[in-house]
Amino acid sequence: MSEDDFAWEIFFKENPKPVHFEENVALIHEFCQHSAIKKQRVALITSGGTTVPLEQNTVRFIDNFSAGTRGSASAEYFLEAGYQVIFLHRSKSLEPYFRHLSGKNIFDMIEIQPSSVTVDQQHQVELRKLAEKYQLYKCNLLMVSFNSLSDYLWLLQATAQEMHILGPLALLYLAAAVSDFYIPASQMPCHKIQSSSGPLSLSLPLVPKMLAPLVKIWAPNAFIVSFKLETNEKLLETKSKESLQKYHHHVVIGNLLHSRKVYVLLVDRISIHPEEIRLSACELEEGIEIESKIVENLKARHDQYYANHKTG
Ligand code: PAZ
Repeated sequence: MSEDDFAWEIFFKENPKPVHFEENVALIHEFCQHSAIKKQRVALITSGGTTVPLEQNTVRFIDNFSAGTRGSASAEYFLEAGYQVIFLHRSKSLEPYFRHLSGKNIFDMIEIQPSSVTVDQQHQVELRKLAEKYQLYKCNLLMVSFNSLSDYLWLLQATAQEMHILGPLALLYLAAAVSDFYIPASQMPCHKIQSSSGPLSLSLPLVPKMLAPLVKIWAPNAFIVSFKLETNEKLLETKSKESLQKYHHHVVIGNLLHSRKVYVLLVDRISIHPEEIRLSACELEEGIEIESKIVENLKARHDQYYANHKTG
């Protein structure tokens, strides 16, 4: 065993739990227990970017590009496919159903009457459709939010451990854009870094790889899907394969920053060649989202996995 094998344990010893951690874990616990009794499938979807604070009283932080598009869209498709969904997302990033209203001004959609407020004619159909779907699925959806990398990892660990009871009914879909670098709490200044001290140089240690304990210890019977983001097309397949070989989970979905909404490749343990999902120009025009195809594909794989693993 190398030092790296214990790095994740040191991370949790050195970085404090997020606020409201116990309350969130209690909700997750209840959600998983309830689903396990009913033998319902549960998908944990992680979504959005993690922040890396530079100060304990955080004024400044490092962030990344992710808006949570992939995660929030996928959550809707998993709900429609019959899953209970735990949506572990970056606070204020896109959320299932509400994402369709992003960039729209609610005040431009309403009419004020003398004694009531109604939706204007132009938005009736769109809002009714969204509201109906939301009403239909909201009981099957548990929303839990995070901001920083450390909050995310604490909640990921706790959720995966709570999902243990579900065995092969659990599916983990790790779409969040998680920082590879961070500043340990012990090395973070307490107060705002002063510019009067001169230019700022930063050395950020690597975040321990949490997929290893996730697969081996926290949720050993779950069906686990991770994402691999690259910007260099030549690296995509190799990096995705390397990740699968290293962590021994079930599927790695490779995507490129600029084509992620139209193209992904899926690497698994069985096929020699990765499976590709690519949206045609026609499908794009029709408003088809690549997440609908990703979820359909994963549902079929999870069906197979469940059939092979269920204990009775
Ligand atoms: O949130 P979004 O839809 O803009 O982006 C999704 C994504 C590219 C963050 C996701 O598909 C992904 O690749 N997540 C894993 C990133 C990584 O840590 O490699």
